[in-house]
Amino acid sequence: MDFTNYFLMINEDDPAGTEKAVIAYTLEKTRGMIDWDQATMTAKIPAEHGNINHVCHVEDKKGHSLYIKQAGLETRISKDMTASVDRNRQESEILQIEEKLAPGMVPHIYFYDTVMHACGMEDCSDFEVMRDAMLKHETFPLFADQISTFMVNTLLYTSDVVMDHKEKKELTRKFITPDLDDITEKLVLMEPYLGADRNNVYEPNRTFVEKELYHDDGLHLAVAKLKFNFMTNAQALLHGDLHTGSIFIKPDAMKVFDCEFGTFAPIGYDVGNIIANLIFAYDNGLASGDDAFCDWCLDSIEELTDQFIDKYRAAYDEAVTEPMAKVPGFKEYYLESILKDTAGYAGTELHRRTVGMANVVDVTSIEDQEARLLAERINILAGKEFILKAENFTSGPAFVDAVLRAKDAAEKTLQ
Ligand code: SR1
Ligand code: MG
Repeated sequence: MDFTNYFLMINEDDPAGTEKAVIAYTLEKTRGMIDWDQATMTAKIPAEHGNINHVCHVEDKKGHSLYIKQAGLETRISKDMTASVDRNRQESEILQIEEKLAPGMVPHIYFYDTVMHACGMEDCSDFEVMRDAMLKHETFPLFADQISTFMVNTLLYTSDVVMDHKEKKELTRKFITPDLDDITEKLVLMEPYLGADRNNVYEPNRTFVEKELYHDDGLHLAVAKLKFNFMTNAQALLHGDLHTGSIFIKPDAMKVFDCEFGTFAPIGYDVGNIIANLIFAYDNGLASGDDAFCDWCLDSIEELTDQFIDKYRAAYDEAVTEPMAKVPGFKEYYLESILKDTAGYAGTELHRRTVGMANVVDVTSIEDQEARLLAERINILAGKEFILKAENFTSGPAFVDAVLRAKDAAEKTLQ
């Protein structure tokens, strides 16, 4: 088989053709690296899949395995939505950087290939995708500690306060991702507010959505500021799509994957995304009356925020290299702006996953209409407080209190 010209080798409509191509490709690309038992090799497309790329799980009966991930010319979610296939290189290189900064917290990349726009990635099938696990209301007591470490290590250490400025600017050039940024700038930072035909609004909630999101000028101004901050503040190398569907987890370990949206942007975008996605899990727990799970979600929000703050302060003192960043007061000034952004982007993630094109199953799987309305209104109202009063969110408990306030307010709208 010839892999010197690009073609989409992972095709969900042709599992047999996919298997043949992916096995041949894997053997070629991992020659001298993995001693495959060819007679027992299989290559299967997993049922779970993201919105953008194509994935295939390769294994043999002698314990060897990996994932092949390939970028298609179209995104999986929509034939009309395209993104440069170079995203596969970018994702691979970002994972390699993150592996150095947060060892063991991302899948290892065996190789990447800029012809087929594919990479070979460590098999994490002994983990679960965190969103799926949380849909079963599984809890992960180590998560707050793990994710706060991951974020401080990957974000603070790729910012100008730590990295050599010239090196950072070179990296910024390498990870300019116009197509993927464009998706975020539209899907997250515009369409949930201005309305778009491709928004997915739950019909029984439409009037509420129109009033609270489409017709609130103060909110629009605050989101416009967040959008321009995202577009122009190349603060650190982000994961760029740090939601619970981008995390593999098991009781004693966590690995962050799927960083094709990685870009230089405000640190708070990643931190805010994590907080918002734990609120979606909370919504789901609430809908089925699982108090213990809801408490774990809220505790995790509080702990990961506070641990992020503590670890940021400690790492800053240890790692800062920029002389002007050592000026007394700058460390706290920088942290304040990160936390303000965290609140703002937690708000935009809450809104876009509730009314935008890409919803989350934590909410859409709630069958009871009243429970789904409650979940959506919590997201909308908490998101608004995060965005409109962003400077108030300086600690973990502040985020939790806002969720509980939003719950009370949302319940009142349904009485
Ligand atoms: C067009 S893709 C829709 C969403 O899925 C990805 O995971 C990103 O979150 C993107 O915004
Ligand atoms: Mg993804």
